[in-house]
Amino acid sequence: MTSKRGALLVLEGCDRAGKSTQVKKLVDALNLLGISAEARRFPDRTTVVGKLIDQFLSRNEELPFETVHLLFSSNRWECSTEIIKTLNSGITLVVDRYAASGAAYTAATTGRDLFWCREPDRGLPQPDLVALLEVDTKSQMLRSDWGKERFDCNQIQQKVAANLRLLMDETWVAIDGNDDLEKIHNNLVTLALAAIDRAKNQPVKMLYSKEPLPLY
Ligand code: FDM
Ligand code: MG
Repeated sequence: MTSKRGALLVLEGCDRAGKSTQVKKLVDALNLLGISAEARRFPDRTTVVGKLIDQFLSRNEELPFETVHLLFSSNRWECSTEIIKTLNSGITLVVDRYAASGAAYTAATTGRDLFWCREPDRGLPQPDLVALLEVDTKSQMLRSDWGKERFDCNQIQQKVAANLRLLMDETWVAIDGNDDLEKIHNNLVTLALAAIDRAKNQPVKMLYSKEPLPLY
């Protein structure tokens, strides 16, 4: 790695926690500050595996949830080389959902434990920061405007929220998603800048492992 690398910044949270809005605002703000940043999202429905995931989510395909779990992880793996290349070229990535969504949703829908659920993602590029957007469970309970995709329902979302909390480690920060949009945004910019600064001279690490990634 000759130049300073970009950071892998992930926004996690339940559906409609405000992730997509904040990802876009954060990328725009970083670019305005002269920091090269791009947005990504998982599932990436444009890939071969992503198309199958999309069929499952839109209820056009029935598959066991454990099978879909491996597809979601596979979807991250098929993008991982490109992610590492992008980071090593100095571009910061702001990602809407990543491995934690994988573990939290499958644990909620299958009852499999979080260790089992995390395992397929071991060795993926590790996020330098995971910002968990938490929205008030009471106001979520009152919502009746859930979408038609699979997992768009109250009971699953409650379990997902609890699982995401359990997955937190030292790379995570919890953010009150009920706060004002601009306040959340400003908070995210501050956290992102600090993470970018911390990451710039370190190799990309491997998820759920202490070993650094070999250089390509
Ligand atoms: N989801 C997302 C999973 O179940 N596992 C995963 O690994 C990922 C990345 O897919 F219900 C779920 C979360 C959500 C659905 O995600 C589609 P978006 O963010 O709503 O497109
Ligand atoms: Mg959704």
